[in-house]
Amino acid sequence: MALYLITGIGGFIGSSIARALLSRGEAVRGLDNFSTGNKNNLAEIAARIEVHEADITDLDAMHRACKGVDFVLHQAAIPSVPKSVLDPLGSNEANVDGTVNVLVAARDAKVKRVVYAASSSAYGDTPTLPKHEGMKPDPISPYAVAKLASEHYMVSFFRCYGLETVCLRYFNIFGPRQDPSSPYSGVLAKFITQMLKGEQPTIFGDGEQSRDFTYIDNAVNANLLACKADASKAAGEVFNVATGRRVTLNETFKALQPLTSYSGQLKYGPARGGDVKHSLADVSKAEAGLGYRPSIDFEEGLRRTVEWYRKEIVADPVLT
Ligand code: UD2
Repeated sequence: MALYLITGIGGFIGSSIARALLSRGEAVRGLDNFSTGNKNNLAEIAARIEVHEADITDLDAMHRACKGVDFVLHQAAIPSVPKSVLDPLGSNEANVDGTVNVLVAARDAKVKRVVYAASSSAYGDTPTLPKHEGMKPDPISPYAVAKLASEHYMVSFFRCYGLETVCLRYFNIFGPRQDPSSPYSGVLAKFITQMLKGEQPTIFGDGEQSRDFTYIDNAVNANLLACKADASKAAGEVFNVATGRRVTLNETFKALQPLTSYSGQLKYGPARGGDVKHSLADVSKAEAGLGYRPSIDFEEGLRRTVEWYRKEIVADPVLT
């Protein structure tokens, strides 16, 4: 049994990784300041995990959290393009300073490996599709810059201190427990809950922007693989985590109509600053280096996610 520290354990990705690790008999410690994470996401596993309520920018707290840890899965972040456009300092503090603290504490505690939740936003609007890891990054938003800076810190800690790091560039992860309630929430969490409640969703722009929407189980699996992958293939490396297929927002809305029984229309609003137009991944490097293969496709992921939110809304109609 190994001890895993998950930063951002209260988030939908962090809590999903925690459940997967527990089901494999591993020990889990989590750290979260619960600013965007939610204790409800941990309700059914609370008795089986140790949670440190602290901020990743608190180095002493990070040192305490890393004590005796084998693997760190660094998921904590302020994960929003528009929020970073409004507050670049806040984004930088959480998404860059926080990461450096995690790395320093992991290095000092002689952690075996740190796996990092990087972002597809690093690629920016470069016209070549699909995006592969050999391409020169071209981040647009402060969020994308911060996530890319943290990737560089990960690689630097491998090169300078020999701390094994693996960066997973997540492509628009979605699934159960993703918070739909903030204006900065991921588009699928918002659209699904809005449409289930008969509310009109808004597309920012013409809806022809596309994303490689990736179901949560694929991201969880990538994290588990990244911990165990051969260091010669994975340490100090960056990998796309996606499905290798893109859908537009207009197509996504159409796919959600029958699943949510929504018969209304959608609205179009102004395009969002800092937005990328098209995003699609080449996942061959993750396949070769980690043994990663997306197991749940977009349609199946949508079905599972809609069913989860449907039950939540029945149980708690004020969920927004
Ligand atoms: C970026 C990253 C993603 C992850 C995420 C964290 C890209 C391509 N992806 O996601 O990997 O790091 O940041 O937050 O950079 N939209 C609407 N209506 C809404 C909400 C959103 O039309 O009510 C649009 C939005 O303008 C964008 C698309 O939906 O074109 C996806 O937005 P998002 O916030 O779900 O994710 P995105 O692509 O910024």
